[in-house]
Amino acid sequence: MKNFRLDGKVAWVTGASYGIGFALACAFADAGADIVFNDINQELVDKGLAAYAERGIHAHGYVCDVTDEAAVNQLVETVNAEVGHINILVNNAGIIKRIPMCEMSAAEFRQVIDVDLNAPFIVSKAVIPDMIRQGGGKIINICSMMSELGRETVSAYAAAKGGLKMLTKNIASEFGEFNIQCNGIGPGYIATPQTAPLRERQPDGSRHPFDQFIIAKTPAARWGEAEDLAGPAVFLASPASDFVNGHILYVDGGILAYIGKQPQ
Ligand code: NAP
Ligand code: GCO
Repeated sequence: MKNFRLDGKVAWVTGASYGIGFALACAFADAGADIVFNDINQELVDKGLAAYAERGIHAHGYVCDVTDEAAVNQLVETVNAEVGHINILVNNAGIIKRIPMCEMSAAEFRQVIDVDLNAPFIVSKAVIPDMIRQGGGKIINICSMMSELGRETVSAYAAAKGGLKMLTKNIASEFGEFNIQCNGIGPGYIATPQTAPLRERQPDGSRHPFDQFIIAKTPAARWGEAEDLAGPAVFLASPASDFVNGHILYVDGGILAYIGKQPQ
């Protein structure tokens, strides 16, 4: 059987000082990979380095804005020299702006598209030529429920994550012959700082209405934890998925399968 080990591989997870990226990088390290991560400023990178060290992981952390093409290309050169060739890339860094569409400025819309869609293009493009020279590689794009569904206030995010789903399929199509597998993970609603505002307790101590809505909409009847994404990510990074390409693996506790609770 092709296995799930990542020994000898270098894995770069973007925006991985905390949250989903951190959990995925820890899982890759547990499976044997060397970890590279970046974040937007030194403070976050230092926080990340300390968190990895606490888990017994010697990670390589760098400051890099994933929307800055020159900085991304420079980082790839630095990683090649200091750590090794990048075998696994996870496009994880992302932002969301929850603003009703007609109140959102074009600049705000563009900013979300820039981080959540243009950056995965920039970062993938920076590593693919070397992956081809190395005989293959794995790219995992962190998509969303919003790659499939819409909702009020997240027009830019949904447009970006829908686009990221198609970028995933296109990378798979264009580079599959070079033994590059590009797949997506579509997390359901995961408890991280990004979704903290949707889970805040109400002044009377009751659950946030959106929190209650998600519990009712999820057959698993709970929010996901970042660790719920770890096994699927290791699968997509490992030889076990060598013939899986252009697939979006939804890890959502069943949300996309479910029409919602029937009226009582
Ligand atoms: P998070 O807690 O906000 O973490 C995202 C990380 O990306 C942060 O460290 C963030 O830095 C960094 N980042 C933002 N812009 C960047 C840039 N231009 N360059 C480099 N790093 C940048 O988010 P998360 O919940 O762990 O989400 C990770 C990914 O999963 C995102 O793509 C998100 O859209 C996606 N996702 C999340 C959920 C969920 O329910 N949480 C569900 C589906 C998909 P700052 O702290 O400075 O912002
Ligand atoms: C929102 C949420 C979502 C999740 C996630 C779902 O406001 O609806 O933030 O978009 O973060 O991407 O998969």
